[in-house]
Amino acid sequence: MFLHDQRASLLTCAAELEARLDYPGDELALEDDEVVAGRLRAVARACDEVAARWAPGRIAVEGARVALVGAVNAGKSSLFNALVGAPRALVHSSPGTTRDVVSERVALGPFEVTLFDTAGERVTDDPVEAAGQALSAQWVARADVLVVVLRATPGGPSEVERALLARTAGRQRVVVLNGVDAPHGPIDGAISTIAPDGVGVAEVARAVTDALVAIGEVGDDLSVTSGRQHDRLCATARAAEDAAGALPFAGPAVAASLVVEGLAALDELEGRVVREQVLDALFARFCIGK
Ligand SMILES: Nc1nc2c(ncn2[C@@H]2O[C@H](COP(=O)(O)OP(=O)(O)O)[C@@H](O)[C@H]2O)c(=O)[nH]1
Ligand SMILES: [Mg+2]
Repeated sequence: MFLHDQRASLLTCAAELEARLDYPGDELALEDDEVVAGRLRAVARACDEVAARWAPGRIAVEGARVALVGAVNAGKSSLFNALVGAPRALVHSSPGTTRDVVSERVALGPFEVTLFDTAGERVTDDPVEAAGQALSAQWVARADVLVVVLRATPGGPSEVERALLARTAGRQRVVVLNGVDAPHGPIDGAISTIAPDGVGVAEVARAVTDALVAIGEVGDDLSVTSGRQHDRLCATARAAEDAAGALPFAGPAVAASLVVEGLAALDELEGRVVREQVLDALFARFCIGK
């Protein structure tokens, strides 16, 4: 529906502008310029918004971002190293070892992934650790998929871990219960791992891959899958914005040509012919003979 709705809006605007140009003397029930400009700006906003959360295309072009999150000592760095296949991040039994964000490129299934190891979650007085946590939060916010690492204990998830699970519930995530060599209770839907021994690591990699595939399948008409499509969406937004800006100053002719540009960009996503649609919309909207 998204592309259809934006196209319908742009076509309405195009018809309005064409009518001003083609039938200046006629007493047509034209909308105010501000209404047309408002509609154009709404299209620009909508396209920008979709472009901004256009993960599949960006993933295809730049690779995906996957962040490991969890409490201190959950085993994030151990799992990071296991996924990378090398002892890249420092692993230590003293909590708060990981402060800086450590990243590494890995291939997971068909995806190029940048994996981020982050500072663990806990309340800390240490300003350096707190700065590390703030930095981690930025990368976590930008991640396509989170790997939430819980530490297996008999008592189940800690308060920090429960808060983390609640906070990340709306994200694409993979929940891991690490350290299942120790006594522990079950956690629904979690993948059991013993990160230092590589146990369950392939399953985690597979689940991350599945989550990335799922991102690509979100919404039928939002499955923008290439950099070119993303580019066309941005071009539509710019053209609509420029048309809205041009209308009061440069007039309907300039605005109309920009709207047609926007439609062309939008329709390149689907391979339609624009000019015919504008004329159809014009004749449908106003009672004028062909
Ligand atoms: N027994 C056991 N120890 C683990 C496991 N995963 C990590 N550890 C140990 O737990 C400590 C913290 O691990 P680390 O990966 O640094 O945790 P992080 O703070 O979440 O990055 C280290 O001493 C690890 O060797 C596991 O699956 N089983
Ligand atoms: Mg660590």
